Amino acid sequence: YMLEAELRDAVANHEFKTHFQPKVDFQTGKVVGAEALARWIRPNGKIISPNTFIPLAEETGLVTQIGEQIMEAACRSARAWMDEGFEATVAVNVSPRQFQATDLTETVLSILKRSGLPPHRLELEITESMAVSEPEKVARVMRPLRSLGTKLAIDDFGTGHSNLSILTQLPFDVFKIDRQFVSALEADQQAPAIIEMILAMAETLGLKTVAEGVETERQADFLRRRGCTMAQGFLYSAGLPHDSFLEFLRNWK
Ligand code: G
Ligand code: G
Ligand code: MN
Ligand code: NA
Repeated sequence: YMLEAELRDAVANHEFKTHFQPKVDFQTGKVVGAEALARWIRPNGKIISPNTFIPLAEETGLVTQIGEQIMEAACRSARAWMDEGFEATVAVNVSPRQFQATDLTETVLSILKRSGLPPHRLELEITESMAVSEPEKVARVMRPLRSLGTKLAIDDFGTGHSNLSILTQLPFDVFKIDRQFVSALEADQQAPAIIEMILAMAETLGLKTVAEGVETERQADFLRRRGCTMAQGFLYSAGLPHDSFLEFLRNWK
């Protein structure tokens, strides 16, 4: 496959860039974190979305190396924000294949050390299906990291086939409410009820919540009134390159 060969070259040539999408605290209005989003910038300048290359990277196993490059860039950036006086955590997406490697814990620890980022400023995002299918693996990888303060978030929450008893036993800190529920808030009769259930469950478990894909003030008001912790979405900003994100932090009210 052409694309697979190109993906291999891209790994060798470090063609991935990391963008950052801010997360805003609903109570304080402050930017309290960002999600790191991978971008593949081809030599011809064309930008390829992770939706296109992450599945191929998963299949070929290249996602392990790509994920390391993204995580290192994300941690270095978060360290730079900290040095500028901003208290923001960085969340990095970790794919199922990365959890298959026996040494993910060691990899994360060495990236934290190299980048100088305090462990409590890092959050890992895993999908709901990963959490439910491999709970022991997730728990084993996270145990040493969590004792240092690194957070674990469950991404796209509400879309998978949740086994609630497994979910409550896993060491999660954050539920990320999938964008589909937020964008359906006004159109779909069920979406408000689903979001309310997720928020109630998070409160019972003592977890924080991030609403994804917040695009309008009406959506933000709904979520804020019902106790959602943080918002992420185009209402605030799309993902930004490191320098632009730093500008965004400086200019944020
Ligand atoms: O920004 P958006 O198009 O950036 O991202 C599309 C999807 O790709 C999202 O579901 C996001 O979770 C995933 N994604 C973005 N960056 C990464 C990454 O570095 N690793 C993995 N595994 N997934 C990512
Ligand atoms: O982790 P993951 O699926 O959820 O990452 C975020 C994805 O959602 C990325 O593709 C990002 O570009 C996209 N995204 C982020 N904010 C918004 C938004 O407000 N609206 C829409 N439609 N997409 C968004
Ligand atoms: Mn994510
Ligand atoms: Na998501």
